[in-house]
Amino acid sequence: MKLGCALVVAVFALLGTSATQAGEIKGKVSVQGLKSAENIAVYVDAIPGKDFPAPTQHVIVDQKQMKFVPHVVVVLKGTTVEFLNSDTVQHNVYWPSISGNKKLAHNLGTWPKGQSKPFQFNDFGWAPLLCNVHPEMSGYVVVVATPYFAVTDKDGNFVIKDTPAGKYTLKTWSEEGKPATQSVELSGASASVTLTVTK
Ligand SMILES: [Cu+2]
Repeated sequence: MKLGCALVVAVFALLGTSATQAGEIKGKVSVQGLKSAENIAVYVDAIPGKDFPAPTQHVIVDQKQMKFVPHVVVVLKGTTVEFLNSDTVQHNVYWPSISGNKKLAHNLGTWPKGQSKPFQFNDFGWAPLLCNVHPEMSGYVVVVATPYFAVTDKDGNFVIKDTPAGKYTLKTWSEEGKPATQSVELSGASASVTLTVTK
């Protein structure tokens, strides 16, 4: 009798894992009129009826060798980004707007090597990161509604990992191009998508 119960529990445990097994959405972004297919954010747009809690894990954006690293970072709304300075010179971090809304401008100040400052992004959109000490520096934080996102590599390839099965709308954000939209259905381990971003 005890063995029978254990078996039933084991079978349910197995079914449970297979039902919630996550897959990946992968693909390639091609560009028309853009310099490069690199650093394009690809993300699953808001899922109706689904809210994701703010992640406890912070994301680091470094200022290293006079650059924001990574150049483009995607975060779920509510994520705290730690802005780190790894250079020997002082850097500043500010953004003049979020998605063009100047009311959401913010200046975090200026700080030396080894220090970081946190900021929790609670507004959707893209924040253009700038440093008022070095006008040539630029980066972007893209704030989205789901934890399912990726950034393209040099060739425009991307992989969105740990995504549950479902029908989704994929969207892109890029520095130079218009947003692109593509529907995708993930039913097995993997779904492949191609997207085109135009200027
Ligand atoms: Cu700087």
